Amino acid sequence: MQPASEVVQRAADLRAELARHNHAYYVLDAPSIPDAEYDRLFRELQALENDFPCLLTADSPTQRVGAAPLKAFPALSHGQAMLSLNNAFAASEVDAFDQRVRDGLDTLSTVDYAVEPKFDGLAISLTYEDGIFVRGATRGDGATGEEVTPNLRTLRCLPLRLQGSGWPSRLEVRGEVLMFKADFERLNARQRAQGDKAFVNPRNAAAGSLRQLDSRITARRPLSFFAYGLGLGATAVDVRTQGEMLDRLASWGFPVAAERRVVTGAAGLLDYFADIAALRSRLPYDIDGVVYKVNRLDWQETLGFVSRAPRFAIAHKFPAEEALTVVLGIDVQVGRTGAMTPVARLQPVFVGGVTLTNATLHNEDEVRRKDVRVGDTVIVRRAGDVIPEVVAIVADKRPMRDLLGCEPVHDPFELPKICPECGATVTRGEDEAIARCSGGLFCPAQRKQALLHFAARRAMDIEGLGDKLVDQLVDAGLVHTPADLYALTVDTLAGLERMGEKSAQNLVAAIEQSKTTTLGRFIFALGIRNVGEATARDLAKHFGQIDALLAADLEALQAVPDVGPVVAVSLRTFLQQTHNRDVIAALQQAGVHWPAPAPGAPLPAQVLAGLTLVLTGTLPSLKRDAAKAMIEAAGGKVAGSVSKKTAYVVAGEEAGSKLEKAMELKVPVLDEAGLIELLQQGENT
Ligand code: 5U1
Repeated sequence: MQPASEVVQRAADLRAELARHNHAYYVLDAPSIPDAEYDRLFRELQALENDFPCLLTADSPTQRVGAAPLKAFPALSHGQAMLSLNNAFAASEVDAFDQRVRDGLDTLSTVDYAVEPKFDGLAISLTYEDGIFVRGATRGDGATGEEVTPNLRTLRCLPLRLQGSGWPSRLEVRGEVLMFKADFERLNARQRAQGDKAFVNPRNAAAGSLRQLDSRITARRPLSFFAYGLGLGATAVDVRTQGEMLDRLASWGFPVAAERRVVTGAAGLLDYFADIAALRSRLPYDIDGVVYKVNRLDWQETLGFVSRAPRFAIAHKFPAEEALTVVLGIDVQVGRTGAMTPVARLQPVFVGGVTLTNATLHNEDEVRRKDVRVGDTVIVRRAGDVIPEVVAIVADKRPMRDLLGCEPVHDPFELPKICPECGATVTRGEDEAIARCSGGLFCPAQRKQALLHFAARRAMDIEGLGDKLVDQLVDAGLVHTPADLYALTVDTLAGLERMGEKSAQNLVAAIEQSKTTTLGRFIFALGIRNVGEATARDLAKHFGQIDALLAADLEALQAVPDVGPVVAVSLRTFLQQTHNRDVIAALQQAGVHWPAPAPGAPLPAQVLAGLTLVLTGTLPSLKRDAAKAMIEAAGGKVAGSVSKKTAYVVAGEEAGSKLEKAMELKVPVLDEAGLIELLQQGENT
């Protein structure tokens, strides 16, 4: 039964009224009606939506309660990359930043900066289409994040429909999800009362709450959000400065920092830093510094970016937090590239919101310089996400054999001459600070780290292949190289400790699924020294196929943006070694593949040029970002919602409303095989 027009109107009025009260309560901190009255209006809207499901809209306040659990978070590509910020710790670094900005702008006059606190939360991108919140994702690697739309929808302070006007039809809003200190305390009290584990700090609580597959759990967690910028669509917003942009975001209904200001020159930046440092403990949320951005947007554009960070902005971080504790032992960890890192095992100590039990000692020169020994009392430091480190020892607390204090109980630390994991000799290049195990992939520690890196989410993304399992696979001699993973069977795996039949089946399925990947992920997964995710992507884009990369000499490698002599030598050294080339060949032999132009083809076939496709549900073998990469390589675009302009909807298992919408609009629907067939038409042309 269709609702009468008055009912449709009443539902719309209720939605608007509830959204207004929500904004007043959660964003402006100025409640506009009593709770009981809010509840009454809410229930009235719920009742109307129950009676007439067609009245239910994506921006309805009733949709903030969470939805059915997901199996996994789909990958979502950001319309515009999410950048990271370079850091400054000292005043001199802030002066240098201001100088670089003025040099870049070729100006002698002082520059205005928009400044605000640096929220200690999780960066998020929110997409609005025609003013309605349609999806949101975590930062991920900056290019692709995890889609957490149902979870974000539960945040009461986040507008589901933009207020006011002046937004482009598609807009990405960037900001940070966090938990207020008071909310964190209340949540932890509740967790303890229920016998659940308490969270370590507000940041962890926010991250854990947002990354729930069951958004009904997120809905019960008191998450907040602050907007600080725009992604896609930014240029279509009629504002000239960062300050105006923040005001505009506030006018659309977003919470923005009340402590934001516009200041002039380096002196203004440092004054602001001092003001916020003094205010820090009284702020209702955790911050780890302040952010400075050139205020004029046209100047931001002139300054541009270097690598993945803007030249027009910098984070000025508060000094790291420090504490005293005792060194119980010094272990040596062998990393993926054989690097031997001395690590201090500590008496547990709470610092910067977490309990530390280990801290890095970086390398043998550093241990010697600081003369850290077992039994020493040391200052440990933790700064944000940086690995905690031992800063210095407290010399007069060193345990001594004699009362005169001449003979320490423990000897100076010596890095072992042979690898404790494989017995190979430890070598150290003349100009190198790092000593390395020379065992290569024969060293089980390196092999384990290499396998973990290969399987990591941002590499081949093999879910379920964690460190305990890798330990077992390597120790039992079942896996020597990443290629051996593809020969594992359910029977072999099911025989391992803590591995049931079902987990073994899931792992084999995850390994199978990882066979379809992108060239960038594959290159990154190889774990070549100095080749991070961004460089791997650049290499993939530049060379297009693995054979071209394998054949590239140093000069050809350095033609890739951001590849300098050090990275080029790392690549060449790795790719020339026969055993590495054998592993690459064996992986391809095992079925690992990625969308690539046919050998000799000058360009990828543009069979989908100008077409927009929508992906929905879980495809049998292709991961969402692999499917997206294939579509984009063929010239197509992937959109998040279905409209009359959608050329095809590619639907997998558990496809939902997008599939229904495709049927309604008579948009052709393909399954995975159909998509591949379509792409192959291009390859044949
Ligand atoms: N407050 C604030 N945090 N934050 C983080 N602003 C801000 N801006 C950022 C980031 C990564 O990036 C823009 C400069 C793009």
